[in-house]
Amino acid sequence: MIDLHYVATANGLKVAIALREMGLDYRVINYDLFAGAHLTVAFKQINPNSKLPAIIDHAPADGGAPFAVFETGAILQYLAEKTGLFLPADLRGRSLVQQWLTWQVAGLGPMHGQAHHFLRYAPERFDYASARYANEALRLLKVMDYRLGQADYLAGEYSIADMAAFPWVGGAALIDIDIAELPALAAWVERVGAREAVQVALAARDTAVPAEYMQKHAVLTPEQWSNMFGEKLLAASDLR
Ligand SMILES: N[C@@H](CCC(=O)N[C@@H](CS)C(=O)NCC(=O)O)C(=O)O
Repeated sequence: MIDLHYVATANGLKVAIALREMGLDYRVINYDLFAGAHLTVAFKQINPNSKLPAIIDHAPADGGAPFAVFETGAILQYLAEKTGLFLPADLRGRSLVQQWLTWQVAGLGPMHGQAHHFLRYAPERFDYASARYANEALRLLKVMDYRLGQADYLAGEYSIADMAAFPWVGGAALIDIDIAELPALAAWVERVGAREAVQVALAARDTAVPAEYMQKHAVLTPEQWSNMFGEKLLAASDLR
């Protein structure tokens, strides 16, 4: 049994998809980020970075005590190694998955995250930052479109790299990017989106996600702002 400490955002969805794809038994512990539910000493024991998602594996492969894993790239690799699925054993296949997974967690996710921040959450308009991150968000999707013109999936075969990238691509419309203009990427979205595990994870997200997360332009209360981006989030780094 695995505990999934979860919020139904792009990062959360990556792991929900992987757990379903791998047929693992898991239980979801939902957090309301806007209410600051993740900013506790208890959650910091699971993820010292106070971010979601994180998992606790109650039956790790070494037979030892329950094991917590944070950072989606590390979680996806941990689950793939646990099950022997979606991460090939051969040198080249494995490296390709790791390259695209690293590209997602170090590039696509953070850049799209900043684009969402400045275009959707910033209380005032910052033209330079908005343009910088919107341009980078689009450029990275063009990188995917180029790659997916060569192969059906990022690493050749469907893998944890596709699971990592899919939820972020799904949010592109919210930052005014039309995927239809990138045909190989659009075909990949159809292919990945048709998978049963992905559909089940998306359906669960659509019924669980608070409406605030899906607003194009979020209007947060001062309390929500503090929990997400302000003093309460900063104060969490001093929690002991
Ligand atoms: N690099 C982290 C990013 C995790 C992350 O930023 N999670 C967001 C939700 S998508 C979060 O917890 N935000 C809450 C906050 O910043 O207070 C990962 O890949 O796991």
